[in-house]
Amino acid sequence: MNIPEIYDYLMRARRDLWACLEGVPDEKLSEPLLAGSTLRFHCLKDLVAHVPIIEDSWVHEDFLRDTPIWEAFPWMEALGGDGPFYAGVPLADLLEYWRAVEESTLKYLPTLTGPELQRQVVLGNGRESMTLDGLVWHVLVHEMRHTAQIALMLRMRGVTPPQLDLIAYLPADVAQSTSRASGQSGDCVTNTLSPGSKVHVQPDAQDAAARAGHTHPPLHRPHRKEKGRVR
Ligand code: NI
Repeated sequence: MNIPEIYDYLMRARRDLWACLEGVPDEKLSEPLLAGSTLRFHCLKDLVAHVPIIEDSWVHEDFLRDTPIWEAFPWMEALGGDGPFYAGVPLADLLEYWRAVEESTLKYLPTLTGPELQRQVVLGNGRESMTLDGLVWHVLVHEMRHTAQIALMLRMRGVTPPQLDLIAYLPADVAQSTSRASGQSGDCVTNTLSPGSKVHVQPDAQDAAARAGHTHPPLHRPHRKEKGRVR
């Protein structure tokens, strides 16, 4: 898979996550589950804001060096950017910003040609640089990490999140899956591909997803946007 294909997966997973969030009472999205800690985020809405803020920041402040999308959203500027500021913001406003960031990124991705991806991007500290390719992958994986946190926080409040693993969005071979699934009673997991289109993950795929869900990398390195570079 490549960057546009993974971004397409993220967009489809976002829509399933957004649909789930839109069905959650506002007080659960604003509840300070993490308050009292030293963490930067206190509620689900803080994380819902954080994911597109980071994508916006990297793409516009670091890669393109132009104007971030958030500057078109005065309420974001007023709140102070990335952090525990979003409990009182309607979910619809946060998703409107996220959709605007997504629309911008979709226009940007076709510019990521081979030579461009090898360009060195100077980081905010001015002392280091990394290849654009690696940093774009950081942005993609960053969303996966945080949406997993959002899913966990939803479960902590009694809400069943959608299955967001990549395998739930891969095209399934219906003929092979049907033969494998015969005699089994597992439920299908349904994820939205696009409006009006569905893919069903058969029991064997669910088994693979379950196995994948228990495979974690041995190391967790802090990502650079948590070092206070976002405004
Ligand atoms: Ni983060």
